[in-house]
Formats: sequence, C-alpha cells, structure tokens
Amino acid sequence: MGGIASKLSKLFKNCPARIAMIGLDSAGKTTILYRFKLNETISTIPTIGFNVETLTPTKGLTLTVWDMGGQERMRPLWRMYLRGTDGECE
Ligand SMILES: Nc1nc2c(ncn2[C@@H]2O[C@H](COP(=O)(O)OP(=O)(O)OP(=O)(O)O)[C@@H](O)[C@H]2O)c(=O)[nH]1
Ligand SMILES: [Mg+2]
Repeated sequence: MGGIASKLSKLFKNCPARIAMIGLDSAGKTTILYRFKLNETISTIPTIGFNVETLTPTKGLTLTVWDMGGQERMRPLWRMYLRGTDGECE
C-alpha cells in the first residue's frame, strides 16, 4: 500500500490527479479504494455504476479515484470515464 502511494506521489506531486480504476468484477477495486480512504478493510458489495472518492494518501498527493463496477454489463461504460483521466490503474 505504501509502495503504491509512493509511486503515485512521484507521478502526481502537487498536482491533483483523476484516476479511473477498472478491472474484472471481484478483483478488489472497491476494497482498495476504501482501504486508502478509511485506512480499514470494509465489507463490499458488487459496485453498480461507480464509486468516486477524493484521497490524500500522502502529503502533497490528491487523487480523485473513480472505482468502476467490473461486471460484464458495466464494462461498456468504462470508456466513457477514461476521457480526461490522468491515470488508469488496472
Ligand atoms: N483474499 C482477498 N480477498 C480480497 C482482496 N481484496 C478484495 N477481496 C475480496 O474480494 C471480494 C470483492 O472485492 P471488491 O473490492 O468488492 O471487488 P471489486 O473489484 O470492487 O468488484 P466489482 O465492484 O464487482 O467490480 C470481497 O469479498 C473482498 O473482501 C484481497 O486482497 N485478498
Ligand atoms: Mg466494486
């Protein structure tokens, strides 16, 4: 977890970044998002649509993370959210 934050810090130092997180259903995207946000592992349900949260995992790093639902019927929506992003984490 610290390793990811450190790498992102170097990429987006002092520059708010918009991140789209996409991947197969049950890959653990929502778990990661709320682990960063709340610093705890929460119980999740499959994401319908998306979750969006602004995170500041370390000083000087602000990320707006879009956590997309990964079920097959939601995958066509992914590309609509990728425009304007600064990074994709798959
Ligand atoms: N063993 C293990 N289970 C995990 C891990 N990360 C998440 N899970 C479990 O995997 C299940 C799915 O996790 P989610 O975070 O909801 O997965 P998701 O990628 O958001 O799924 P969708 O919203 O359907 O796209 C949950 O029961 C989690 O508790 C992990 O690192 N290890
Ligand atoms: Mg999810």
